[in-house]
Amino acid sequence: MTDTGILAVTLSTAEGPTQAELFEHVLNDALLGSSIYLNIALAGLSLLLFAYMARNVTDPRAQLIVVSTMIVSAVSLVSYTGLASGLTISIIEMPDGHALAGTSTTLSGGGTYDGTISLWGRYLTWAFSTPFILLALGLLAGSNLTKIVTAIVFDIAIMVTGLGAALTTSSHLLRWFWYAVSVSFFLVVVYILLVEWPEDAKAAGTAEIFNTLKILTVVLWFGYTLWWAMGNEGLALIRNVGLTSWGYSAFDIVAKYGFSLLVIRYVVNNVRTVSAGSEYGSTSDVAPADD
Ligand code: RET
Repeated sequence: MTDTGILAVTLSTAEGPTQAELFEHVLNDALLGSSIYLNIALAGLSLLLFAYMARNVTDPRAQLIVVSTMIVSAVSLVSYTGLASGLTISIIEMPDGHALAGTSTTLSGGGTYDGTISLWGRYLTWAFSTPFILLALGLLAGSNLTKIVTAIVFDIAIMVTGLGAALTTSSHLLRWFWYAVSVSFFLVVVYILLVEWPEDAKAAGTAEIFNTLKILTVVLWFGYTLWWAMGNEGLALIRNVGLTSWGYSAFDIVAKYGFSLLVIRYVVNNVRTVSAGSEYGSTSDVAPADD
């Protein structure tokens, strides 16, 4: 019995911080806290603004594009709330070979723990938000369902393997292997964005707006990819967790709310263009029998 008692004590002291400690740490760290709380506010405000802007859109296809962009903000609200509450944050111990192997983190409450802070909830929730960025882009470009599904499936795979890269603690090499897999999936999405959809957009008459959004998306998405490599979870060229987090938050502000604003403004003024295509999702020009 005594042996088990000692074991239990040893295990409990080896455990990480409580959710409450992480919540307070985020709240008390000005840089980290502002990178999270500001985005909760922006996500909420953008939802109200977008609903107002699109209040007169009645065409279902135009509405689908608007709703897709609004889902991005809604997921963002959830994502940042998860981070703010400490629910989707952990302190993880980096494997040998990683620049932060062997470091410890002191939280604002005074507790010191082995490891570095990972805001892994970001990668998880990107798997739910970014597909809707691609859905909006694919619909705007007048793409067929095959390309939309391909882009979305590979996009979800980017984020899930990115989560694998962030949370792997067994081997430094494996962290970067996950990263390489994630980047290769990313290249599939980039191919669709840069090669397939611009052609479709030309045919649909949306080339101008699509090209603006395409450049914005590709540049920013490469930004996330490089930021991971430079931040505390990658090469740790940027060791500060708050600064690493602010990078993603700044990208998010443009890639989500800025992007959505451009999309909705265009859709509201060009409902006919985004809803007039005859081939959307169709692979046959034969009219269905009306029996
Ligand atoms: C990770 C790390 C692994 C390699 C790659 C990544 C790419 C992430 C991207 C994120 C985009 C997020 C957006 C969020 C807005 O809601 C996961 C950082 C390739 C492209 C647009």
